[in-house]
Amino acid sequence: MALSWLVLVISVQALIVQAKLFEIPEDQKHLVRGLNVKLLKATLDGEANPSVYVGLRLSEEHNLEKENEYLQRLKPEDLCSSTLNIKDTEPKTGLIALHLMAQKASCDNTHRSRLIACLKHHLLKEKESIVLYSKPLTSYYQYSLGILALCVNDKLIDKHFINKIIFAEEKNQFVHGKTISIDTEAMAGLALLCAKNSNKYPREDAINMKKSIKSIKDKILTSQGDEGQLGNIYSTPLAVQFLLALGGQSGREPSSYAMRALLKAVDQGKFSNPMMMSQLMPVFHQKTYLNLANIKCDANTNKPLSIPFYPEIAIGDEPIRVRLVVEGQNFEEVFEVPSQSSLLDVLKAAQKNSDFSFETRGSLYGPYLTTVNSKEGQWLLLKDSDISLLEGIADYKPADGEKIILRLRSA
Ligand code: B12
Repeated sequence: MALSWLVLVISVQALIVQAKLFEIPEDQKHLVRGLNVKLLKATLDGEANPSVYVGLRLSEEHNLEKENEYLQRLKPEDLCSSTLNIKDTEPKTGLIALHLMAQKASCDNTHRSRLIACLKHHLLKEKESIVLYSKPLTSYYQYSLGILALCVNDKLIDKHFINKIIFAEEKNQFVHGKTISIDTEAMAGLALLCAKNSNKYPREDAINMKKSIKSIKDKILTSQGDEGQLGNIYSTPLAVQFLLALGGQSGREPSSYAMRALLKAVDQGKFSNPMMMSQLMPVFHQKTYLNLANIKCDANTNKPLSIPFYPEIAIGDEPIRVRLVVEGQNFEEVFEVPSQSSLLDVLKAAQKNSDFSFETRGSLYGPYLTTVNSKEGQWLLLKDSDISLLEGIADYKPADGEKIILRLRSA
């Protein structure tokens, strides 16, 4: 009798362990907590970011007071004009989707129906653009985020909207610059998984979704690098979210490997951008954006994470020299900046000391370079001869002697 109980207990425990794709080792749990604290600290400055709120809500540790204060700052009511007109303004599909997910994460229904109507309108315009010009107004990343946000809010999405993702996946249209965008693959995969799991579609449609999900999974697994990252280290959080949501055995080993890469990257201080931290936070708690569908706010226990004081990293005294090249404009000069300076500091030094000029616009990820020497367009950041930077101008810190290239992407 005692023996059969023991067997039962062991098998139940094995099942519990199996349900989790990866157990964070005890000696690395401080990294997860540290990330949570850093994300909470990010709520203190700058404009409120709905993705940061979602990341905090999908953690298992909460400072409910700080989270509520942040929720009040999100102000989704400012987002959709009463006319729902997106002709004169930039489409904001992704931003509206993130706000809708944040409202779902808060369990407060006040703004939800308005956001849903607004998002549906944006998605319709995106779909029209796909039909007419074979690409969405924004990107397939934002289009998929929009579908996902409606789906976790239990909305039935017309299958023609979903078919656009399936078709784009089939035609390998998820790209970031010139390379495959694992972030977009993962976001599209999460949207399709949510729709398929909702059981709201006829069998034939569900089969098509399943095929597309399989294709996404294959691409994500093929993208695994030697260090365990899926795509690059910053696409890994969303890729792991997709594998977690997919469940099953085949993604287990690659996910564990990817989780180890993420823990290492956190330890190395590579996750300091609030947007990137917010995409990562859920996976350390075995959660994905799909968990928003059945989030329970009253079950949250307040484990007051306090925000410690971090001394600012001192700018080094030793100057470094960075070569700045603007491709196609015959601009190449070396600028001296203090060590630990960001690329943004280099651009500022160049603007001050030469005839170089630049402009940025704010985004959820920090300042986005829009214009160089009066030329507006999709500016890409590279180093040495052709290595694409993995961070934006405010986060990237060039090394002494490095060559930074600004390249205008041709349409
Ligand atoms: C689509 C996309 C792009 C498109 C944006 C235009 C478009 N057609 O939408 C393009 C290809 C131009 C692009 C460019 C870059 N991107 Co990008 N991009 C994305 C992606 C897949 C989705 C962004 C999005 O729509 N977010 C949702 C909306 C709601 O947020 P938003 O703030 O309103 O969105 C706008 C801005 O954020 C801006 N944007 C896009 N990428 C980046 C990157 C940075 C650092 C900043 C500040 C802004 C920015 O474009 C968005 C659409 O207009 C993300 C993936 C991810 N995991 O988040 C990567 C991602 C954010 N990009 C990344 C990078 C590194 C870049 C570049 C710096 C690459 C380079 N070496 O040049 C450049 C930006 C250079 C600059 N000019 O400042 C990294 C950032 C990692 C980090 N540590 O911060 C990500 C996570 C991809 C990755 N895994 O490497 N990107």
